[in-house]
Amino acid sequence: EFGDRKAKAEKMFGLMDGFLKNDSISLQKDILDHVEFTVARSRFNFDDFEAYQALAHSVRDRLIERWHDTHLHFKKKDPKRIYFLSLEFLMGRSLTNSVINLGIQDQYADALTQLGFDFEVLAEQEGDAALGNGGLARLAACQMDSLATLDYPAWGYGLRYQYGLFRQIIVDGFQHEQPDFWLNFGNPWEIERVHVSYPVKFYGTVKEEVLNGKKCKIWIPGESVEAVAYDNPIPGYGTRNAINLRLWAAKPSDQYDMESYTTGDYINAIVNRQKAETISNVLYPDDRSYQGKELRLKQQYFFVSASLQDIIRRFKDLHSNFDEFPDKVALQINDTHPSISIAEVMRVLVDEENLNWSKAWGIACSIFSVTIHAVQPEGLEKIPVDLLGSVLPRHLEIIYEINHRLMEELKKSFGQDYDRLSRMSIVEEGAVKSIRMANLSLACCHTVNGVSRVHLETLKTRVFKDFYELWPQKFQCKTNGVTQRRWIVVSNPSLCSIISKWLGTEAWIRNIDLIAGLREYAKDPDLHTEWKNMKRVNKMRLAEYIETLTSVKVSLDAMFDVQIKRIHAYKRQLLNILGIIHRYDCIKNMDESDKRRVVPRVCIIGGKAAPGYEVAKKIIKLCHAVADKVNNDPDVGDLLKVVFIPDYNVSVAELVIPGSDLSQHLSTAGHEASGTGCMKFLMNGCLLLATADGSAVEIAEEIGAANMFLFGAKVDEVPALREKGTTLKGSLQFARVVRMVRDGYFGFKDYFKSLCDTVEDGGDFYLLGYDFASYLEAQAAADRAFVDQVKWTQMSILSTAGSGKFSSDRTIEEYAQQSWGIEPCKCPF
Ligand code: OAK
Repeated sequence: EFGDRKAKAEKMFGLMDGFLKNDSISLQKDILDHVEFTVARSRFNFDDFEAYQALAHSVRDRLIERWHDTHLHFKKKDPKRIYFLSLEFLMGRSLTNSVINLGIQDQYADALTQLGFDFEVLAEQEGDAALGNGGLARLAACQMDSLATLDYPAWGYGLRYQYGLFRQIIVDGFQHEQPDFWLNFGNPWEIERVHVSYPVKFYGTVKEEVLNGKKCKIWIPGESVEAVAYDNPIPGYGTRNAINLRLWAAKPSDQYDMESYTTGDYINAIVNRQKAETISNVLYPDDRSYQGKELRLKQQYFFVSASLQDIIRRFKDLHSNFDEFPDKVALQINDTHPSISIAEVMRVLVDEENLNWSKAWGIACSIFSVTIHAVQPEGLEKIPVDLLGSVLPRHLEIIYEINHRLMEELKKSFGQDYDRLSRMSIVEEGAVKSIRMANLSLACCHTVNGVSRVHLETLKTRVFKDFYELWPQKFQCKTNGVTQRRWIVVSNPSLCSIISKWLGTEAWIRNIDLIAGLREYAKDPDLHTEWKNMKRVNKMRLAEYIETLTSVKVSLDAMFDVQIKRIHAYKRQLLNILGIIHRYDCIKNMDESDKRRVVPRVCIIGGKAAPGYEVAKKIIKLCHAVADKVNNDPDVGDLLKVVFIPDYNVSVAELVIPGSDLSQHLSTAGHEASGTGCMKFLMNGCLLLATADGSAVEIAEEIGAANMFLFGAKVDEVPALREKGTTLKGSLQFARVVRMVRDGYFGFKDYFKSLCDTVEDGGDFYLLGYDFASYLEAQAAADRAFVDQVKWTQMSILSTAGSGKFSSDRTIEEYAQQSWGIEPCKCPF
């Protein structure tokens, strides 16, 4: 029989003409076929967008080919797999990344030229897949790239939102949100798997029954929604492996509403069916505050339940004994959002697979690990008990049972220390009785990861102090990293060529440690020339983009100074703007000879504010108000320009980062868990102006503090400074710039009053006043360094050369070895 199958497979392979061909003629033919038959346009008449669609489909074919081979190979080898559960993935565009990772970029560029198109122009047609908010979500995307590249047998699981993160439009300087219906024009990067679907149940009641003399719980759900898989192949670089990111979409289930059809209420039955789809409709645009929303909980459970059914089905294909589960399955939960999966695994093992509690708990504890991406205890997710009990009644019972056993165990260690027990309890008593999802994760996971050394320290000594004292071995540091494929190779091709040329190899694209080899040439004048040219060309591209979007003309000789990230009080964009006001004020008070010594600056800010976040929205408006004043002031000219880049997203970052000279990371020390934006700038040779927070501390160790501009209070100084509260006075300079805003120098006096209050009367929680003087000093140091272009270029080269540690390849290797216990599983060529 096997012989038969083999012969059949060989015949089919022959009929298919072997693997897809990648020479220029085959690619041209392939693209034209897709124009004609997939896009259904005439091959004699199609525009850039249609050409992009055809091109994308041709690339997709090649992705699918490798993705099939990879999964066959995984199935054959049956290694332990890592399943990465995340409610958010911020993938951005896929085209350029895919052809680079597949190793066929030049062939495609060539094929398109022959057809009269330009690859880069077509690449611009693609919209962003923005199924996430910020750091956590983009990190997940970088890690998927590393998992594929390093040949790990990995799966990503998430939600296929119909609406990604809102589009930001700016009207009169105010942010407005518009829906991002990213699927409007189709999505060539996904494969709809109508036959891969699972029912996900909600609501209902729990009954106790005696089966075979054993008491057991039966959940009788009240609603069922179907989860349909959409697969997104993720190609590795320099390998045949392409792994899968499986995103679930909610579809109405046929099972439950048959009754309404038979009762004749046809129209209502259809309307109700459609309601099921709302579960995967929209991404929550608020990345820090949890409001105990029912839909959010349903989203979490929906993707977790479908993913676990899928994982268990795959396990059962080859195994029948759950003792082997931990040898085959590692589950990583990205922050606490998927932590309901712990209760779900217990429910499946105990209620459906009939394992006893201790055995099931032993399995759960050996498969789960979690990474925490927040710092503030109040940022940790809590679900009101009433809500959980209504949506997932059986899970609530299970969580109570886990908590009961946890409390018993704690009593053994801590006796009657009730304060401690109540802090560690999964159930929070209080006005609204809630489930602490972080405590649930801590109770179960074998590893709890922080995302930088400083962050892990905060978790150990503050946020999860009690848990650390009990289980110190669980706590691990996995300093974040980003993928050099996207953040250098895709987004900065000129830098990529320079690095490869000077290192004499492209091997750094897979082995980032080699990038340190650039240090040797940090003073080489020839490298300096190439480096400066590269930067100038990137700045030119950015300047054009700025002019198109904002009509502001900027000088390429100015220092491009950038702060792009979500707008948050703790990230202190306000500090940046107040610094800009100070700079403006200084220029206004200068005579002409002083002005000649000013280093011209283009201050670029970009980022979205959560729709309900008033303070963040005021910061955006202030930025525009200041820009209006400064950019139209003839006394200032090219010495200072202020630009707000609207609708910041991954593809905007790919354009902005390579064109920046300086980047700002201003979080109050102790508030940024890691920060990954700084790593992208670092790789691109942009100098960092930063507080000693999150990963910046480790960056300083790698490149030397002298090669960046550090400022501000240190992590361990912050609590004492806060204690001093209102007695802490900012400098006179600080008072002056805040006064300018208060007095209406930039208009909108009443509107900005509350913003000014937050840094003065409001107690200045984020210490803007305290840090202002040292911020200005760091800015002055950056100006001085920029004047000496040789020194600046050398610092820039040393930044890139020192960025090796901050590759997600390193992070993923650490996870694989220290948390997941998985080995590479490379698909043979
Ligand atoms: C989002 C939602 C809830 C909790 C945390 C986040 C988040 O995005 N956190 C960010 O994660 C990044 C990746 O680890 C870190 O670099 C950022 O510092 C952190 O704020």
